[in-house]
Amino acid sequence: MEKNPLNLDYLFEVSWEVCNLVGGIYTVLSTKAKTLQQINKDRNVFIGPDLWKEKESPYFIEVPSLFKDWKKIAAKEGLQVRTGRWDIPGRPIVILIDYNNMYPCRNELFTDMWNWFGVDSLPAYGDYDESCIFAYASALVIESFYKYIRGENLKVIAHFDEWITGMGLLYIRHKLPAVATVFTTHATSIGRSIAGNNKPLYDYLPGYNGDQMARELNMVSKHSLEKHAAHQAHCFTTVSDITARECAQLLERCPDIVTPNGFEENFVPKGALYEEKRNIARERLLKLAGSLVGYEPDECSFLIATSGRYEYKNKGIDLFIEAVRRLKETYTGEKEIIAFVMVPAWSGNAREDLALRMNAVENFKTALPDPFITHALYNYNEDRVMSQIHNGGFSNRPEDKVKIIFIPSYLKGDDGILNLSYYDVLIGLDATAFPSYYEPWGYTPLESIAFGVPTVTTDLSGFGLWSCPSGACPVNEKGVAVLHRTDSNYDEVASQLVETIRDLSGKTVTEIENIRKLAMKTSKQALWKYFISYYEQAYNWALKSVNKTDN
Ligand code: 1S3
Repeated sequence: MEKNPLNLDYLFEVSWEVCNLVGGIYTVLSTKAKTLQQINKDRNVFIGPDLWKEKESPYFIEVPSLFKDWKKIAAKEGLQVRTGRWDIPGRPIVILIDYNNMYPCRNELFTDMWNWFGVDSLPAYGDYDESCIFAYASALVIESFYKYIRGENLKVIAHFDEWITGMGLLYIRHKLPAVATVFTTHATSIGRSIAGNNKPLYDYLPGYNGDQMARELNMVSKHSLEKHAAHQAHCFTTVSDITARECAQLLERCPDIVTPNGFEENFVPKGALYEEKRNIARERLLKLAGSLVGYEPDECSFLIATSGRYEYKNKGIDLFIEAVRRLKETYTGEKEIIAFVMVPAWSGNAREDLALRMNAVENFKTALPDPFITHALYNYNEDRVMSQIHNGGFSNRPEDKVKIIFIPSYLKGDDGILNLSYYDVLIGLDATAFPSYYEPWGYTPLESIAFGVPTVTTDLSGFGLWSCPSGACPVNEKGVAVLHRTDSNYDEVASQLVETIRDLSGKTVTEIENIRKLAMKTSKQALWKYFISYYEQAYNWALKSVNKTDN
């Protein structure tokens, strides 16, 4: 059979986020797929969880005839799989696994992992069991498929993302020594936890011991699994230099290759479609502000947002709201500024009063009772974003030049208020800000500039450092402003963010156009067609290393 440029028989990539939009890893895989398909054709197989019993995945197209003969064997082995294609550019092959029948194997699996590698699953809790069962089922699928294709000198790579899939890698390492394994971590679980628990991650990094911190922060099992997967992988990678330093210290293995995250141009509409989508997004966002506040916003209002997973301090959500608060106190500019916090929270339905207004033709002259939020929150009184908005003295009156709005729902096109996907909202913004404290890469700023929306981030994010290796950088150089952030300069960064927003909102149309072009240009340097070379290096490294150690 004719082989592909990487000369691989099969490349399996296992992740919880295959066909499952949860966070940044979904973006890595779904944007990388097209370029991988070009290189390996249908030798790439993504493996993910089949979580789609109630409702079909919007991302998965089932192809029952795919791998039909193997599936008969797999079924006899107790593997419940569906095969198909991921509905994204490149349309890669996907195997989804229903792993629920594997739970009875859990104790035996954890015992084996302890005996084979010393993984300590005893103090585990939360999502550990489900993650490991999924990872184990994925490894069984690879093992079954590998035995089915048989053959001399097969070149097969099994690539696992994040601690969640770590047991899959360890199982393959133990059972199939000729399969080359790659482990990519998109953060260290213990580093994230140190940062999220308000301990200074960076000043004391050389002094931290990962195992000891894991005990202190009650993270022993995840950390143990992640560390063993990192040590056992033929090739260990992470997404940025800053996280590579963290891995070296906290996992005690330096990544072999840094594999930065790229983007795929196909996600960004072009020409007239771009303009059309931008107009729709702006119209919806302005309609939202008008409906909540009871006024008619100027269509030239400056629309800025932050977004991402709800990691309040690590993602810099606190800093964003603080900067908007300070701006509100001091802003004297003409243009109105509307700031959006687009962070999925523990939310329920869209507000009925707001949804009614969003669907009505007329404008409204009275504010809704709570003019800050779009959806019901189950924990409204404890929610940190809402508390910060209330404590910050925001009022969202029509005459306020700076307003803030919290959209706590996933933006998948069916939120009941905007009814647009995240990218279809992003395209309408004038700027974004992601002043992260802990951010191994940070797709949100890269996505933003890919859509021509200037962004602000920090040099504690992998992307920030990639776009501006020297640290701080103003927005008019590359369309990305990078603020210097440390363990202890929150106040200074908030002030700089205020100045950057003030500066951007005061630019002329021509100046803004130039910055938008610069932003797009910068994003083009981060396309997968360039960054895939790091993965190629990783795959080659793994193949060489498997030959050295096992064959
Ligand atoms: C991680 O997702 P997160 O938001 O938990 O992986 C992303 C993809 O590599 C990365 O961009 C992000 O910084 C990490 O934090």
